[in-house]
Amino acid sequence: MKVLIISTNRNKFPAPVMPVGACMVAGAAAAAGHSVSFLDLMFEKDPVAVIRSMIERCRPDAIGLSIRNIDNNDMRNPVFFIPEMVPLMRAIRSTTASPVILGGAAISVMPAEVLTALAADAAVVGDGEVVFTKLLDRLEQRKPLDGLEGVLHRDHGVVRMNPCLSSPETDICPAPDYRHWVNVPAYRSQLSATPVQTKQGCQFQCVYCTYRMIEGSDYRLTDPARVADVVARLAASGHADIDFVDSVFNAPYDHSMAVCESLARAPHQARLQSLELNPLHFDDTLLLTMERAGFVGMGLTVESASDPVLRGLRKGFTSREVHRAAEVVRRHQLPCAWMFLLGGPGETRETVQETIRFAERSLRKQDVAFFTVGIRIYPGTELERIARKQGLLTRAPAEMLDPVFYVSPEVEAGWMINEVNRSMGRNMNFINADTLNHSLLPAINRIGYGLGLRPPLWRYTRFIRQGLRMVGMDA
Ligand code: B12
Repeated sequence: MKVLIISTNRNKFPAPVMPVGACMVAGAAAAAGHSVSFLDLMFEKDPVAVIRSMIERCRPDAIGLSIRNIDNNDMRNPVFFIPEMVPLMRAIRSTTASPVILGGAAISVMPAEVLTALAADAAVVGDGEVVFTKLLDRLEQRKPLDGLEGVLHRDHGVVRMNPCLSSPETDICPAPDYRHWVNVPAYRSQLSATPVQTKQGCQFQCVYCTYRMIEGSDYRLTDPARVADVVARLAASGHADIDFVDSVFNAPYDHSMAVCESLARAPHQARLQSLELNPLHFDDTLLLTMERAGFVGMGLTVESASDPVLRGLRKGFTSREVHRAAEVVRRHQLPCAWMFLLGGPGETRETVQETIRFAERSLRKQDVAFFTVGIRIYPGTELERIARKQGLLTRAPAEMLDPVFYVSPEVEAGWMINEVNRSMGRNMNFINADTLNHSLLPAINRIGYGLGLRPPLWRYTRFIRQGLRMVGMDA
């Protein structure tokens, strides 16, 4: 079949991200013998026009539409991306009668809602590289999609979901052939690092999280030696910056250690990073091995330094692990970005102050604290149940595509935002969601790259904020 994959993500905040999943799906379809064309809308000026001309040129028998983000998870300045898909769908429908199949993280999080909003023909939940080719086979043989695991389809106007793959027969390919599908230099010039997965799945139970909906809760681990080979191959072909995009990089601990050891032995020249570390499986041995492996930055998702909140969020660790993680970080050189999420179940003014006090006292000045206030509620999460029980959420799941946020009834959002802003005034290494959505960020990425900076940009936060303030800008 002639297949066109369209990656629809155009979001450049905090940096453009390479469409790893869409490229994997395209690679799998090509390997299965289909003739695959790829359209990446990230840097396109007129997406509607380019979609029309691409369809006219390659006359696809099926179109795969990859949708990454539903929204930006920002309560203060929410950006809702699904409405941007409507004109794209209209352009497709007015140019071809071929079926449109949706896929991507946004679909795994709210499949029926997005399928309905865009009136697509079918959607794939979870591992697209396995399911999409099976779906293409069915389309080619003009067979119905009934019973095809992980597929949502319309049956006489009714959306039907076939249960997801229970044990996907995936041989995880941690990195597709990016250069074949996307404009890699354009991404690099905006400080984008190349995504690589060392595993799929997440066993944590955080109340707000969607990761288990996307990747499942069973780990599927890639052979550490294979990860190192892939990194070495990517680095040799110009991908100098690699970002490990696992749900949690350092869990299971033994696997992440083995990955780091393989990387330390491998003759690669890549600069490595991952923003997805957990304080539970975090010690000096891991950090030493990460440094030897070539890491230049890491992120610790602690969310809070206060026990009632960590319990309310079901993080699976306590403030003891958070404080211990800070001690470990201080004994090493590796730059660290700390992620905090304020306003979850159990949050009060005291717990907010405890967390901010921790950040002010325990973080090194060269590290970064990123504060988000308010938590996006997704249907099917424990947070949805808590919000309904507390009477904070009345919208039906079908109406939750439009962003809806949780804020603990024991503390006001405005007060938390002010507290964070005050702390940011005292600490140039602290940032909030406004910083990540700063209108100058794409330009800063480009200029930074031109000046020789390399990802992750957050390592330069203090200097960028100070520079912007010196020229009278709000930062
Ligand atoms: C790592 C990560 C980041 C990193 C990305 C680094 C990088 N270099 O890529 C950073 C920290 C920068 C980031 C930023 C953001 N992220 Co993020 N991120 C992730 C994370 C943990 C992994 C993403 C990933 O690469 N997965 C691996 C690849 C292989 O999976 P995939 O792309 O989803 O593809 C698979 C399927 O989706 C499917 N598929 C994909 N395309 C297609 C197409 C077709 C046709 C088919 C059939 C199937 C299919 O098959 C693929 C292979 O199995 C996910 C959560 C998760 N566990 O998925 C959140 C996630 C994707 N992020 C999310 C969001 C919201 C964001 C941000 C908007 C802000 C924020 N607060 O995090 C920004 C947006 C950035 C941008 N410019 O678009 C959401 C998106 C959905 C939503 N809720 O709106 C997720 C799901 C987390 C969440 N909160 O729910 N993110």
